[in-house]
Amino acid sequence: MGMTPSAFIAHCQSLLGEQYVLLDETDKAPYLRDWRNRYQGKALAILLPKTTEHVAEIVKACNQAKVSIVPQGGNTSMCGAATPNDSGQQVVINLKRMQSIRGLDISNQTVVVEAGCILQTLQETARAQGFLFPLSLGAQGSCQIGGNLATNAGGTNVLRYGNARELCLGLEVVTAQGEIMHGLRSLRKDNTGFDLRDLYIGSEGCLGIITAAVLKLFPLPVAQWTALVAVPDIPSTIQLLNLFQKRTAALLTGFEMMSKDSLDLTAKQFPHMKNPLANDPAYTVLVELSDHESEEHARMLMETVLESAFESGLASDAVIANNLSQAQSFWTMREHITMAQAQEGANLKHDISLPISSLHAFIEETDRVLRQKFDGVRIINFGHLGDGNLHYNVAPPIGDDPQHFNRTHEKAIHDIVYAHVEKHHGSISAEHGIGQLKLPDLEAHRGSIAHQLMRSVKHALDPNNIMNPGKVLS
Ligand code: FAD
Ligand code: 2HG
Ligand code: ZN
Repeated sequence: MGMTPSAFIAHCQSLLGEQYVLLDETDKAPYLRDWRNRYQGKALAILLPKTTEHVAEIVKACNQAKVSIVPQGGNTSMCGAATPNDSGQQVVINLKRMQSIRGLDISNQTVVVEAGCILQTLQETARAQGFLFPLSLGAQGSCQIGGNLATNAGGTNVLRYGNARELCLGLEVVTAQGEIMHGLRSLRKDNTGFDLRDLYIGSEGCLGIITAAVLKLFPLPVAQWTALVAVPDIPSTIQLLNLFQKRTAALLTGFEMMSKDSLDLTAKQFPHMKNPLANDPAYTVLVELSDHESEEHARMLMETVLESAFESGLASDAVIANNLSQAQSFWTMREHITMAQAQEGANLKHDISLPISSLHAFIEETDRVLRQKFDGVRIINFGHLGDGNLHYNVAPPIGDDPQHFNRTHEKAIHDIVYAHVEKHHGSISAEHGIGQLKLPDLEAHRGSIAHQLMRSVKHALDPNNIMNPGKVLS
């Protein structure tokens, strides 16, 4: 049976309480614009459920009223995935009121957490209990666990602990038809048919709404040493990575690469975040070792590996953080590259991954073509080199209007970058997802069979196309 829009709103108000159905344009505004300021949407209402049952009831009502849904977490998407379209006919369901940590199982080393829990809150709760929840990224103060799982977020610890997918054992999901899938199983082995959990992880709100998850915890390391290392070029950076991998194995928990241009930009926008390494190295690598033995053991390892790196000419300088606050300042500098770029003006982002062995050729070839075609173009190159994820961002020449430059050249620049990604067997989206930004590029880069299978899955799980239409699949 159908439901008119006004009956739908009245139903949501009686279910959630009037204050949790936002209708006023000023109240709705923060939920309608994406973090990068690229997309502006409209919405019938913003709905703020408190329980899984609320979410299920709302989704059922949406099916009856033919209102499509944009699930939303912390709204930190880099590709417009959580922004509604401009029809004003969609609802945003933001999970921020569903933030409780339902339980922590010490012997099983797992935690059950609701989707709206802020990532940093979970990290801190785990730490207070002597555990590490290793997912770590620049937006951790505002992104939510549901958003992290829906995007299969990556971040800085992937080389040791994997993406969000690897950290999740079970999910509670409200399906596109409003049923509750009770999948909060905390098992490390579970081969009972198709893995539905893995379908919902990374589905960007297009298949259902994640309401809770069982996540893995790890013992807290007893010591962490962080260093900044000056490296002359990309091949040396990769050899340095391999050296650390060989000598420190699972102790290596961070290996972030930052080009000179990316750190110059950070220092320009945030003058107190200057690279402490002298002589502005071409590349600065942030290395982190986490040890379960002792402070001395980790420090000794860091020093001996760095000495080998100096002897073989892979590195010319390094500074090891002497205390927690210095280590944090290294990470803050790294995490502020994105903010520095945002303050400098709109840029064209390419969140790509490549086999580590192809990184050098990719950068050399793509830089050359872009610089030939777009004189003075700035390439802001940094990323999670330890797992092959490069943030290959392109900004207009100094003095050019970013909006005009991007409007005129965006497609050509994306095409050049993605053609090189394809040539080197990489991925056009390593960790940020597809959203609406990369929708046109997906088919070309996943191949038609894979794309068709994704459409079949979408149709089977969301026959009314109610979940986040216009994202991932057109
Ligand atoms: P949102 O932006 O609100 O939503 C993202 C997608 O998930 C949308 O498609 C939305 O519909 C869907 N969604 C949200 N919640 C749910 C739910 N409960 N159920 C179903 N679908 C849902 N990403 C990385 O991977 N690594 C990084 O290092 C990284 N660094 C970042 C740094 C900054 C400064 C910023 C702004 C972003 C960064 N990101 C990074 C991107 C972003 O933070 C992540 O993608 C994050 O996982 C999104 O979480 P969110 O809660 O903000 O989700
Ligand atoms: C990071 O690694 C984020 O800092 C953002 O993934 C990357 O701004 C970007 O392109
Ligand atoms: Zn990243």
